[in-house]
Amino acid sequence: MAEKLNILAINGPNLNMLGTREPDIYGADTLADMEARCRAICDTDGVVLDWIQSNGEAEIVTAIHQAIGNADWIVINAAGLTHTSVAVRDALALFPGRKIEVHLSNIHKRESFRHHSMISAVVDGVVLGFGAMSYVMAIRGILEIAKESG
Ligand code: CA2
Repeated sequence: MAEKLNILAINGPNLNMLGTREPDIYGADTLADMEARCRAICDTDGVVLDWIQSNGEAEIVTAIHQAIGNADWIVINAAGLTHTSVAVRDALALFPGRKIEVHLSNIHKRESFRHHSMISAVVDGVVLGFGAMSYVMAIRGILEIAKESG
């Protein structure tokens, strides 16, 4: 593993459209805004942040496979795949590092089909309902843990 802490942030289907519709649910920030906020925090702490977005399940599964041995942590907003994808869940279970599930909205306050996450049972932590701040909280939490463990 590289000497610097390495975080892979994975963003699932339709998150590339953030900031264009439904600001009442997801806020006005674009995904690029969220990346910039997280990158600023990581840069200050000398942490490597890889940030990807894909609308394809297979691409996300492959990104998780490629993170094995290359990333210390995965932060994932699997978007709609959260509720449906056994493949993303299985890939996350294969990743030996730590994983945090992130959602902009509080999925438990929304339609019942969003209440169940396929991936919550294979991640170490979940941050949801804080809008763009969910990502920031996940990243800050990881950095705090990394500082504590030296
Ligand atoms: O709250 C979240 O972060 C979600 O993961 C977002 C997903 C949704 O399917 C999950 O249930 C919760 C949806 C992402 C779609 O993003 C949009 C972007 C622009 C306009 C509308 C939706």
